[in-house]
Amino acid sequence: MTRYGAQFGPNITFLGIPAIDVDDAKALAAADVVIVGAPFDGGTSFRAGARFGPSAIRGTDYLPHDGSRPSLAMRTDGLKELNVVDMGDVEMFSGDAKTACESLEKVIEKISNANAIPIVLGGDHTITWPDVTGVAKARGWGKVGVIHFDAHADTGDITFGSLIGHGHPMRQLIESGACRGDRFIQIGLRGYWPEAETLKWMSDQKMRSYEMTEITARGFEICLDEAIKLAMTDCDAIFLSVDVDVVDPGSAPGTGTTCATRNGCGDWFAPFPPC
Ligand SMILES: [Mn+2]
Repeated sequence: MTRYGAQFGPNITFLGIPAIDVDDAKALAAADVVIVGAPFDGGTSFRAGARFGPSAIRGTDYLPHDGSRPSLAMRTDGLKELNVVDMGDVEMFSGDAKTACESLEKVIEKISNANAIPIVLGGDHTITWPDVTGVAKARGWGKVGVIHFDAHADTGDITFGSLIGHGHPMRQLIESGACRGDRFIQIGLRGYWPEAETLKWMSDQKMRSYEMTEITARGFEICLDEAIKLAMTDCDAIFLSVDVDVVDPGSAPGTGTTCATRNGCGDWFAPFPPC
């Protein structure tokens, strides 16, 4: 597997955990969790730059990169108690979405087949299509529940004449059968999209979307408990997908397509937020 190495900054691992070559079957078999960089932003419809995400996430912590992060609340150190390793970045040229997604899917399938958990650092949300497809190929087609945190549904059909893009992955996964629509749970949708036609498609798939208006009215913990229970019913695996734009734009103003509302009540689009 080709690594970008220092293409997007220093060639470091996540918090100093050990590096792994995913083509090393013995090392992969010993892994519990594999960090995967997916430096792809060819699917963005507005501002690009998410290709720098994996390197930024790996390098942002100011504490020593010693492969250890104890939790006071949990009295555990996940990086020590599990064998967590970093394979570096998958080669994903943002000008060739099809090849890039195929490369990522193969890596995720390989890691899943080794019974390790892939944690993928994006990259724009296009990557959820190859990510979940790879897991479903390994763990069971149609047997993967998805919990998707996002301001947006990402169930669009075509953008700029392309079926591949950051607004489409959830539709692609349901249409292919990799996931069941009725086990596809969305949390945090707000703002101005999607339009009625796409909302009808989502309803036809029996998707369950907890919009911010519902979360505000009923409480987050109640909604989250329901979501986890539903996503796990009749499924053999769970895939968690988090788009950073699900948080208040004040906490992530540099994301590519924000959706600035307070609890889903207002609605304004910020084309040039400060970053
Ligand atoms: Mn989003």
